[in-house]
Amino acid sequence: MNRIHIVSNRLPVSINVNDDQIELIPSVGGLATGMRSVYKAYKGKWIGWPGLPSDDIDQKLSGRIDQALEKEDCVSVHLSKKEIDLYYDGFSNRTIWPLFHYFAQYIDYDPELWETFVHVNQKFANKALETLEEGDTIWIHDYQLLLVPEMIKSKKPGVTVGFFLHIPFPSFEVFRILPWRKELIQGMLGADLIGFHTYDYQRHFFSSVRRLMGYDISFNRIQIEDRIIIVDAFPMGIDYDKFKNAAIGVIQKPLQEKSKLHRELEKYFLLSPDRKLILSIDRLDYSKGIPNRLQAFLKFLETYPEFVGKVTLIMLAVPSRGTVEHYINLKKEVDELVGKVNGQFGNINYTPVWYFYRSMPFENLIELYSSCDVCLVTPVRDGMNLVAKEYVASRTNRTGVIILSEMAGVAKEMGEALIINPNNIKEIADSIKQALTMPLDEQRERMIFLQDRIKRYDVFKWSSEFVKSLSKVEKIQNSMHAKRVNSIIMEKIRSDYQNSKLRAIFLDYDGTLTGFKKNPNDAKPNEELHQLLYQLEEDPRNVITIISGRDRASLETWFEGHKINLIVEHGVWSKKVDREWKMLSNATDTWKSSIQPILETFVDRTPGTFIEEKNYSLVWHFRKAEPEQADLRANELKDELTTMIANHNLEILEGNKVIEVKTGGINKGIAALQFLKNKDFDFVFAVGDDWTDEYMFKELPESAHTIKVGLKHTAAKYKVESVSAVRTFLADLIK
Ligand code: GDG
Repeated sequence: MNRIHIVSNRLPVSINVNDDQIELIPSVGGLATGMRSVYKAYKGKWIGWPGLPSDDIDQKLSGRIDQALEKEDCVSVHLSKKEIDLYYDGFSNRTIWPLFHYFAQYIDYDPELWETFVHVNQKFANKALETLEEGDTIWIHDYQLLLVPEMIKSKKPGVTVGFFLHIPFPSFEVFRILPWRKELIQGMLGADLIGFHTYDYQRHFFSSVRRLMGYDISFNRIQIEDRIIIVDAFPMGIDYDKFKNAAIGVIQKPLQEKSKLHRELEKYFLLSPDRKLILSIDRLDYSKGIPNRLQAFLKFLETYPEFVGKVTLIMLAVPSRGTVEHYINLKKEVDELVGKVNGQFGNINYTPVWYFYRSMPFENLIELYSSCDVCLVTPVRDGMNLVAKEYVASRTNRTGVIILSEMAGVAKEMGEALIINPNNIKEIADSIKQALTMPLDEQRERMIFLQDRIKRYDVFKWSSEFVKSLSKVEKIQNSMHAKRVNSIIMEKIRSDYQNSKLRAIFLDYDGTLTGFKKNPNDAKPNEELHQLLYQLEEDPRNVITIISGRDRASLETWFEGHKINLIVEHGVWSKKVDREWKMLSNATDTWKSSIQPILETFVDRTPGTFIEEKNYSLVWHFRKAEPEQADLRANELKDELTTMIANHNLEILEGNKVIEVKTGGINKGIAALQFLKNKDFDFVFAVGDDWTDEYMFKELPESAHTIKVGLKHTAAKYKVESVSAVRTFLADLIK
């Protein structure tokens, strides 16, 4: 793999300018740690904003700051105060953040914010494009840069682009609220790999892609023309050993070296051995459920008065986005609630809530993690929540209980925590009681599982898994392009064609010779296609066969007057030029009366779908239905048919927006082989677009030239991208 670069809103360093002296302070956050290991190992650059508005930097210093950053392999994106205000505080934090955290009532829909967001994303993309070379890989982070993947891909398609979203991706019903929803999705789809913390966010994203863009999704892949985009869940981890070792260090420190906070914590326990501490740590953000937490603690003290005087909640709220109105209101609400609890239950010797509205040094954080009996994590929405993982890593004696909101991504990985609904105040209050009285053995049993899991999937594993997937998707994209018919492949096929004496040419119809129509009866050949086929037929060495899943009637009418054989219903019937229809196998259709009623119930339940009846098959068409519902129903139908298939010797074929139930033992591959029998063909050619054509590609002799229409995975030797490319190919072949 070539170089890997990182792009994020903030560079992993802060700048301190003191008397003309420039100091770079490396960030110690989890993301910086994980990503540093990646871009250093792959000799890339980190592109981002250095944290100082460009209007605050003396022009004379600006060049020197950039040079200092370059030494750290950092490339700075210069942003003015106004840009930060409208792009970062604005569209990122006042529009996307509330939208993605389901706070629709807080969303700011100001078009000026959107315009600056586009403009600043372009600035990031331009900086990245200056750095990138074709063949490089770039990993873009988070909601501030949702448009950057597409901005890079459209300019440098040979770059492999990864994108990771650190916050939730909301359900379609919420996402659709935004006027610029399509633009955001399009921006993200510039990436080759898109990562989320959980499968739920992935599923929501798929739903928006399907509904807004109509692209095909199968398993975790989105197919857009000649590109595959892989979407997957990568639950972010922490630097486990750093927390564990720091916790060991804190415990082993001699008394005189202990911090003031640590000594106070120890003093608290000395007053009475059955005293307990509950910890809560977050940025002061409305998504973190801080008021709920305080209400639940109040409820707990009211419901279980025996704990009054014995339990203290330590609440660290780190100031965040303090200029935004909703954050100012939240701060007021939290201040008042803390006052309420302390006013109601406090006394000279007892303060129920110790409230710190500031950030603390890392060492203090560890002291809190290792001293508190319970960690209370109650966000109403949270992409992951690393605090819960850090608490687990810091519990060196393997005790401690986590109370965890089911709305945090981390809840998916922490089944051993006490899982709560953050809006259920009584449930949280009861869980606090349960946590405080949980026997040590049970605490250890739960903690051992948690620690094993969090240790295994740490931040380094997380980033290396993402990088591994990036290299996998790079290989897939390359292989997709490798099979495409180019001038060299064309020359080879044409030369084989010209040097042959008898040629078998198998042509699928819908999706190959002509495009799909909503109504299958509208797909009759146009004049251009007729002319092309007439030219092909002129050469007596060409034996042309249209091989289709359609029934006999339409193809027979449409190709009257042509010197073309027909194979229809996937091989049940065949008709040679100027001969009668012949059945290729002893097919029966007695099964239809059992299957028809099942299909009918699916038509009734799925508006826009219909049944087509052929001689030896029944087809359920769902092209006109609402895509997501139809996909769901299609899976249900397959499920329901499974038991019937064996009983009646049937087969299910999944075509393009159709499910076809047909008599078993017949397919296009077997039918094509029968046609080749007893004749000395020295040139065999087949072209088709869907799953049913794969039988042909597999069954035909190794020397056959087989072509898939579309760029999906195939057994065919080559690919072309569209119906018009098939027509151009055939025209070139006979030139
Ligand atoms: C976003 C998503 C997702 C907190 N106070 C202090 C301090 N911290 C550190 C913690 C932890 C980090 O800040 C907070 O991380 P979270 O994950 O809990 O939350 P967000 O900041 O909202 O992060 C979130 C995350 O991105 C990663 O993808 O999990 O869902 O919202 O590491 O330790 N650190 C220090 N002093 C403090 O006072 N030193």
